[in-house]
Amino acid sequence: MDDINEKGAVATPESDFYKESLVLFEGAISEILTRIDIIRRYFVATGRRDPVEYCKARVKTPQSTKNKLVSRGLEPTYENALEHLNDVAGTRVVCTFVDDVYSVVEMIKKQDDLVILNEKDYIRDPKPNGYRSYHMIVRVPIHLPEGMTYVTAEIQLRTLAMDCWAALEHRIKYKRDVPHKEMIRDELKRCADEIASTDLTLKTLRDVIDKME
Ligand code: 0O2
Repeated sequence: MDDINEKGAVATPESDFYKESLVLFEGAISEILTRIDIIRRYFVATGRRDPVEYCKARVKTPQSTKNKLVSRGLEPTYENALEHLNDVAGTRVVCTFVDDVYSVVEMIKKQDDLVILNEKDYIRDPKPNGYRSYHMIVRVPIHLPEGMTYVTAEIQLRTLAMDCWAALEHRIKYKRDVPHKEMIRDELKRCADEIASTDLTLKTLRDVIDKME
């Protein structure tokens, strides 16, 4: 049977660790997802191509949050998570083509009630392992009974191919005893570069086909 906390709600590891802030993180995620969904539906309603394939979102698991804090030399506490981590609430926007990533970034930036705290373009400047994605740290307005507050969240934007690569790489990223790790890393780096080149070719082909139509 589920644990029930003193307020009558079902207790989960997330609600135990993040306490009432869990509602804020979930609120920030649903706010971002709703904004992206409206943009997508408006594209379709106006006869344009939807630039987004799908979105994913998650509140970082307490264990992953604690690991990240410890790796930064901080106590794995709720207070440190709120103060030092920007990606407890995380949303991922997976786009069809590489230029779609940049157009969605521009549309997000036009939403002037979102405060952009930081942006990192790992598509233009990939990480040494080949990781590519566009990262935005935003402050999302959330309306509570007491009034408006801002919640910090991360938005990652990437292409389908980049998403496939990152999911695979993530599976070995934090593992210690991976046989042939060096070889796998080298192959992943090679794949990342091929994916980047294929993403560009696909975009060029799309432009050619668009012109024909
Ligand atoms: P999870 O499980 O995805 O939540 P910073 O280093 O803070 O200055 P950066 O790179 O924006 O800048 O932040 P960070 O904290 O290194 O990475 C944030 C998230 O981006 C990661 O979350 C991953 O989701 C993704 N990411 C960053 N680098 C890589 C990478 O090399 N490979 C993969 N697969 N994903 C990456 P977490 O905390 O790793 O975990």
